[in-house]
Amino acid sequence: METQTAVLEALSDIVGSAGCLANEADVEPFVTDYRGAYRGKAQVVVMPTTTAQVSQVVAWCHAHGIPMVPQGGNTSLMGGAVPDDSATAVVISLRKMTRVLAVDTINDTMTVQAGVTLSAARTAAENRKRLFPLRIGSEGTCQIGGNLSTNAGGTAVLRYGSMRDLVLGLEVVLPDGRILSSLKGLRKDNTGYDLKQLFVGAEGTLGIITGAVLKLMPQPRSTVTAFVAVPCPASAVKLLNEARMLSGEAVTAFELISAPALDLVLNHLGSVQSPLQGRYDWMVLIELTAGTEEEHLNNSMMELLERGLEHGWVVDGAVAASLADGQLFWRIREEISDAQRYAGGSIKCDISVPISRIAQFIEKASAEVQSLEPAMRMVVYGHIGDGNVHFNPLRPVDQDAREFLARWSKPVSDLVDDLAHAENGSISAEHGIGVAKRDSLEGYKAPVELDLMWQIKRALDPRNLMNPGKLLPLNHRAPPADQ
Ligand code: 2HG
Ligand code: ZN
Repeated sequence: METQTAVLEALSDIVGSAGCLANEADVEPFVTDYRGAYRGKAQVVVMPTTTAQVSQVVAWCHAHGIPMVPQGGNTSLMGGAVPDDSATAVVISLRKMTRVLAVDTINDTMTVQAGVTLSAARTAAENRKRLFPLRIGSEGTCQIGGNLSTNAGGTAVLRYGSMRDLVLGLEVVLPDGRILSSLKGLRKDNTGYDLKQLFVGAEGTLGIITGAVLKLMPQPRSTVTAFVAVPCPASAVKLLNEARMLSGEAVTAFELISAPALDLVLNHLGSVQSPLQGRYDWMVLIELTAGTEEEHLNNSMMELLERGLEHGWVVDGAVAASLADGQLFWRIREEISDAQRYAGGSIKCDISVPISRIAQFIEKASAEVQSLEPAMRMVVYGHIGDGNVHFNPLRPVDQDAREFLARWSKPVSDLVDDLAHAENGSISAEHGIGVAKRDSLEGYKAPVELDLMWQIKRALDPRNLMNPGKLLPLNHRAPPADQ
C-alpha cells in the first residue's frame, strides 16, 4: 500500500496541487455526509477538472489497489457518497467539473459535465427558454452526476419521470480508467444493451459519471398551485385520480403532507404561516402546468376542487393568487427534509407502493409504528403521484435524538420496509441504498437479482475498488479477494 504522501504526490502530478486536499480540516466536509450520520476517512480528496484527469486518477488508483469514492454534491441521505473509516480511500470529487458544454435547442438537449449543480443546469436551460424538469430540494448543491448515479426523483417525476428518463447519453470513467463515451443525444439507438442505464442508479459502484446529455422540455406557459386539506390519504388518492382524469398531463406535482410534517416546518421557519386557516391532519400540494393560457388551467383547478368538495375528498383549500403564494406553498413542502434535520432524531423510510395501495400502507404503518411508541411524531409526506411515501417517524418532543435513533431506527425501518414489501413495494423509492439500506436489501431482492447485481459489479470492477461497501449487500455474495 502506498503512503499518503505518495498518493498525494501522484495525484497532484495529474490534477495539480490545488486539486488535491489531504489535511484533516480540508478533507472533513468530504468524509461526512449531509446529515452528519456517516463519518469516514480518506487519504486524499482529488478534484479533477476534465474527464481525461478523472481517467488518469482512476487508472492510477486502480493500478495501486486504492479504493475510490466518487462524490457529487454530497447530499445523499443514505451515506452513499462518503468513504468508510478505513482511511484507505481516495475521494474523487466532481465539484470542479462545472461546465455546461452545449445547449442544443433544435435537438432539445443539454450536454454537461457531471459537476454542474442541478440549479445551474436548470438555469442554463431557462436561459435558452427550455425546462430541465428534475426538481429536488437540494438543487443548489446536488450535482447532475450524483442525480444520475442515484437516479434522483423529486417532485416532478409524475409528469417528467426520474433521472433515468431524462438522460440520453453518458460519459463514464470505468473502474480501470477506460472512458466509455456516448454523448450523442439520440432518442433512438437500438444497437444492443443500453449500457448507459447500467450506471444510472449504480451509486458510483460501476464507474464515475463525468458527463451527460440531458433531455430538455418546453417551458410551461402557465402554472396553478393549490394547497388543499383532505380528510385522509385515501381521499388524496381519489383526488389525484380525478385530477388526472380532468387535466391529464397537466398534473405536474401531487404532494402529500401530514400535520406533523407541516408543524415541523412552521416551527423551523418561524415567520411562515400555513396557507390554510384551520388545522388539518392531511394536506396536498397540487401543481398543474401547461403550455396553454392561465385561465384554462385555473378553471381546471377550480373544477377539480369543486368536485373534491362534492365528494368529500377536499375539506379546505387555497389556490395561489400570485407567484409569491405558489413559492410559499413550495417552500413549505421543500423545507420538510431540512426541518427534520434540525429537529434531529428522524427515522428515514423512503418507500414506494402501487398508488392503489398507498392509503392502506400509510394506515397500517402508522398504527404499527405508533403502537411501538405512541409519542413518535408521524412525519409522513411524499410524492403520492409516484406511489412514493417518505415515512419518517420523528422522536417524541422530550426524547434525546441519539437515544431515540439507537432504540428505534432498526425496528421501525424493518417494520416499515416489511409492510411496503408486503404491498408489492420497494424499500427505496428514490434515495437509493448507499450504506444505510445495503444490508436490508438482501431481505427484499430475489437471490437471482442479487446474483446478477454482483456479477455485473465483478465484470466491471473485479477488484472491488469503485465505491466499495455501497449498494451491494455484503452477505449475499462477498466480493472475491483482490485479484
Ligand atoms: C423530499 O422529498 C426528499 O423532500 C427528502 O426526497 C426526503 O428527507 C427526506 O426524507
Ligand atoms: Zn422525496
